[in-house]
Amino acid sequence: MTTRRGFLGLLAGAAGLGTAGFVVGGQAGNNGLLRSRRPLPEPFTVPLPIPQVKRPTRVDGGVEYYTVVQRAADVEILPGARTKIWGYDGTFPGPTFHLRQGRKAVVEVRNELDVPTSTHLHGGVTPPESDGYPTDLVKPFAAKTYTYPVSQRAATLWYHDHRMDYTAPQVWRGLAGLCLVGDAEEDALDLPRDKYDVPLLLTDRAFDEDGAFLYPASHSGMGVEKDYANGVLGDVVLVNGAPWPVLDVDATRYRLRIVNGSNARRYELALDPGGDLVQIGSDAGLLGAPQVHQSLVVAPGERFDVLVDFAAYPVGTEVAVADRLGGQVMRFKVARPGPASAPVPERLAAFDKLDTSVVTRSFDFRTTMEHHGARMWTINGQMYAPGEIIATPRLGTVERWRLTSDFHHPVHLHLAHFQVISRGGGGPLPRDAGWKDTVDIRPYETVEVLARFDGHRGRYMMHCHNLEHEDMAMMADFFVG
Ligand SMILES: [Cu+2]
Repeated sequence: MTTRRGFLGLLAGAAGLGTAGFVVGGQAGNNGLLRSRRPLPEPFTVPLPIPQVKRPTRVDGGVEYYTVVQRAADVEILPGARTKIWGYDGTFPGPTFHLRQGRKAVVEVRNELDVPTSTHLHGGVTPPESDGYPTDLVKPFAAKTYTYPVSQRAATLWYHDHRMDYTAPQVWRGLAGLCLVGDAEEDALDLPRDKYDVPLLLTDRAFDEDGAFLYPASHSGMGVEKDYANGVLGDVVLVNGAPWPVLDVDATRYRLRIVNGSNARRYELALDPGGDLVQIGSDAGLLGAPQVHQSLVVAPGERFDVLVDFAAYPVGTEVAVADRLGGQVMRFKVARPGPASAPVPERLAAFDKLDTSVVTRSFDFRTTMEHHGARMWTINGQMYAPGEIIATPRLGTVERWRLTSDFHHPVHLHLAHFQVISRGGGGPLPRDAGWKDTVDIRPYETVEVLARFDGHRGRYMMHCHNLEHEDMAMMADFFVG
């Protein structure tokens, strides 16, 4: 069974947004790179913003109640220009939630946009009715209450729009934010806190002459332009919504929570003039022990929690975060002396290594031939059909999922966290360590994971986290029974 929903959605979604500031974009042969039509700022001149922390409206019986409003706003992203965004509380990124293991959070999302939305807490172990299923829509000027039990471990999560067929253009417009879960195990560690604990939400965008976001949709009825079927790349990297920003830091150890919220861009992050990225956490929480990297490939949807010791550089040093796959990301300026860096803990969190599974299932992520003039993306040869169940894991069991691909596909599972056990027939890469919810599958590669289906019964999904692929039908439902 096939559906044209993905294709039609990307077309209709982006065309609909045209009236709100999107225009037709794209040139042939650009490999998915969308170029801005206005001068871009000098890199490392705009200060890194830190998103507002979201406060509960009330706390009652140990339950935190929040209200967040999705609305349009005009903000300054490029100096001297105004950009219309769609944001949670009218900001991009949205406010950062600080949730606590064992403390339930009830979040009312009010939609004041003129399009439907669905909010997914990425990495959340969430009941199905609050998971942000793509057709579980909040209509314009309606609201939905999402309930998060927060039984999971400390982790860097993020939330973003997940509307069927429209996720890519709606996230591009700004519907994404961070959610940090804390727990006692993390508190017991001497990790950098407060101003030394810095979230970095990476996105890439492109801008029109007047400062509006560009997105390469066609008004002609041909969907996303073919050059962008692999995904849309912008020519400006925004960190926490600011172009190639700079942060003045003290000469001490920082915790950097790196989140790749880009639609399709992968990064290979490295410090210039060199330095260690000491990884302490992955998508779904702290590692058992720290791991040192000289560079880190970060695919869309993935998170890396790293320590960087700026005391290793003389005061005055400018430390760039470079993207070895092609560009710059941001810069730190070691501005002043700081408190002595605490040693990196040798042990971080209890880590339960999985080694057995009850069943093996295979999922192939692949493009399909042209479908009504557009290229689509499939899982096991099928374009997404909501409600069609591709797997039925039992609650509390571990399954071996074998993922194959024809391209770069960051594969994300809702609900279930997993461990990577093999890649390309060999062992996992250092960057595959820990509990994950998103794994970077490279072209013609096989990756095996052990996934634990825990927490809730019901319908969930997996999908490619390249958001254009997701909107072009690379999703599938599974049912935890
Ligand atoms: Cu993909």
